[in-house]
Amino acid sequence: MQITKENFVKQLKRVLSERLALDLENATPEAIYRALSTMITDSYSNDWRKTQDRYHNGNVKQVYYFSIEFLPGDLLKSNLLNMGWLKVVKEAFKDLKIDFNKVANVEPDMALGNGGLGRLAAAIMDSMASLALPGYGVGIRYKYGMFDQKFINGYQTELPNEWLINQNSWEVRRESASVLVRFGGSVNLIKGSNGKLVPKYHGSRYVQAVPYDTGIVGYRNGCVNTMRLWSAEIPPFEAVNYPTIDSRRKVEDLTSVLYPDDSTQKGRNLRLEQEYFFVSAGCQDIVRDYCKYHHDIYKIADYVAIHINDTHPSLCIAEFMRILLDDEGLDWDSAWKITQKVMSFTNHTILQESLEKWPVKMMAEIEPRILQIIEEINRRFCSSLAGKYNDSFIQNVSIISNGIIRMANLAVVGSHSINGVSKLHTQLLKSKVLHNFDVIFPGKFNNKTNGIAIRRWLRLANPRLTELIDGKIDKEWHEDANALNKLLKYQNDKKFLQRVNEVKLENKNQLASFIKHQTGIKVSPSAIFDVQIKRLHAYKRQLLNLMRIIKLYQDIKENPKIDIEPRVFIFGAKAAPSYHYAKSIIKCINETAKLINNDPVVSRKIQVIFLENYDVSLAERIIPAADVSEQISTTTKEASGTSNMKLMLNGALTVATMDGANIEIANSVGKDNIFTFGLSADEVYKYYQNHTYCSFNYYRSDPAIKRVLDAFIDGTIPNIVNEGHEIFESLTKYNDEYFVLRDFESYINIQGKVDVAYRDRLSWARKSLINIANAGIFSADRMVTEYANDIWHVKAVVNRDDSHEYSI
Ligand code: 26Q
Repeated sequence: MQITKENFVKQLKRVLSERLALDLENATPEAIYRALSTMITDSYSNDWRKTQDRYHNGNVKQVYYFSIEFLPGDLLKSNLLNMGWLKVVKEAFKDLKIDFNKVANVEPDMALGNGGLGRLAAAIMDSMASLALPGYGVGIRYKYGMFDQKFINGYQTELPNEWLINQNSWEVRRESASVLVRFGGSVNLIKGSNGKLVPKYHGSRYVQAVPYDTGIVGYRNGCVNTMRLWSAEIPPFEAVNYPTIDSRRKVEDLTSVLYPDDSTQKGRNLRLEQEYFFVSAGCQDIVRDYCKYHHDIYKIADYVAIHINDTHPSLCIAEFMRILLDDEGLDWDSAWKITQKVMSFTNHTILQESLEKWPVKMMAEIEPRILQIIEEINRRFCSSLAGKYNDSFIQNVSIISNGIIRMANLAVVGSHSINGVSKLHTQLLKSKVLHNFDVIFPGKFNNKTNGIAIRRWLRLANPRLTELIDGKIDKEWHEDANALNKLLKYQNDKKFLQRVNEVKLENKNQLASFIKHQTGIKVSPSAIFDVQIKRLHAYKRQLLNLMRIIKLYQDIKENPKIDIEPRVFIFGAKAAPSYHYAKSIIKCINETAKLINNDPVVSRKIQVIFLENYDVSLAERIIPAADVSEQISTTTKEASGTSNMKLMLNGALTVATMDGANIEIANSVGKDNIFTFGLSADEVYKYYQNHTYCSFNYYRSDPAIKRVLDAFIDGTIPNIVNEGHEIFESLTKYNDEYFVLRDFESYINIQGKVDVAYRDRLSWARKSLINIANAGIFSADRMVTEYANDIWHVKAVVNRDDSHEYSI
């Protein structure tokens, strides 16, 4: 039956009564959430099965997106939107006097990711389904997701994220599809009866990988894809091998927690075990499924594409080889050709310290056969280069060097496509970080600029702006975000621009009441809302922002009548628990905030709000209310960035270094509609080459800088004795690795221009509109279409029944 308000309410009452033994009057938001999610899964289950049947029976190529992180946020709202139910449900709730947001907020974010990379994987899932591409997500079902952040005394503390405690409505446990993953022991190769070498294992142990499937509903197309997350359990028949509580706990630990990205990858056994665990389970599952429907293993590359999201799943290359060689009996050359054809790889970082490296010894302990295969891949690769290149060139590209496995090198050698995530990033991969590989494999490198889930970040997060847009242009942009550029026609329509400003103000009012509720602080909605939301990392330079705030504080103290636009600085950021420096910056921001917010004079001009526990849900609250988007990483360090895209889509103007995707944003909106500043990529590399940067000179010769830095150590900001010194020294004694002092002046200058621009509110609204209208190219649908056409070579499998409705 097609959904209507009436039959929805009837059904809701029925589910509440029959499944939860409640009537509507007594139902809490929790119960209503539970009933609603049941109605949703009941409705799409049939389409889920049919979609999977279509893929199998259609004899089509399928893509498996391996990612150690998926960060979808909440699924209730996006499922309702994609099924076409959202409007009816919202209206029905209104009639019933149920607060829809209260019900939606019952759902804990599914936060199985740190930040950009995990969120990108989730956006790719949504777009694959919305484009009806046969796509699967493969990952880990962490019992605890990204930690919950609390500030105590201005310090970050981490609490376990118990997202599964009230059970997860969206997942289906499929125990019968479990596979076994082998760990440890030793291996010998023995000549088998047919003359082939077969591995003989001694002392290995097995872990059972149990899949949990989540349906990924496409946007109004009847397509429901699968995200399959693996959980580690003790295999029933192996119980005797796990006699102690300790040994049993070790198995459970395997998929217990998500590792936080602290960018200094000290050897951590468990992390590498996690990587091999989900890679092995996923690859075995793929080959098993392929063999169920096809006979010729030599043709698997025509039907299977595996995508490696950063190096974390790069063991896919060795594991796929192992399966083809040992389980399927292929010879090395055939197996290698197939593997390379199947695999493709995305790199997300050029920070040296973030490139994954694992000791050979650790790999030997985790899975000795996998190490053997990596060694053989490397031996053949290096010998293919001998004679063509000199020794140091070969050393540079070797997968193993000095007892260390370089995962990026493995991923590059084993894949047919390597892509960066913005134009600049790809260019730097080719010219610097992985340059020798570009020489060896010309044409393997390509760019796929990141995109975002436009429907989530505009239609779900910003209903007011959506309504305004839908009142002006047709709804084509709901499916093709490029159609947002139809808004450009109205850039001189004064009335419309005023409406743009009004919508922003309403959103700011809403955020202001949330801030009041969370922090007790009343912020002024007429001030500029200046937003920096992203992981806390030195290269992202929250510190540069903080230094500007301190300068403003000092300027206002000196001259309380100073003529500046009032601003509310809003931060959201988690630091990795072991990232000491990042945590010190959090403490300093919090103490500066306290100082400023409690100063009756200064707080009339500026306020500082650091919201706790930044996650997808909080992002959905902040972004629609932002006037200014801070994208101020040290040029060359941010591979792409994606909050920059979300903020522009919601009409914030960007203050940016020419880094990552900021460059492409600048190109799309034009230089009058963005505020760029700071070192260029060439200038940064020149400093590296010539070693001519001396941060202390800036401290010594620029009085404004001196005054700001001294505030960290002279008691101006209270309660930061240790943290203040740590930061002071990093910028002076340790030569300011991220050029904060070098870019300070130009940052201050550009912020002055922001102030001036904001005074002309109509012109500001025009710039804002131009940003919204040009955000379409940053859609994940565009990005995924490029991956599908250029890398995976997969095609849409369309549902014949075009006007698909999810019945109730
Ligand atoms: C690795 C080993 C051990 C423990 C943790 C990790 C680890 C975990 C997460 C390493 C890196 C990450 C996450 C990286 C990330 O989010 N990168 C961002 O990816 C975005 C999507 O492409 C880009 O927009 C950002 O520029 C990039 O920083």
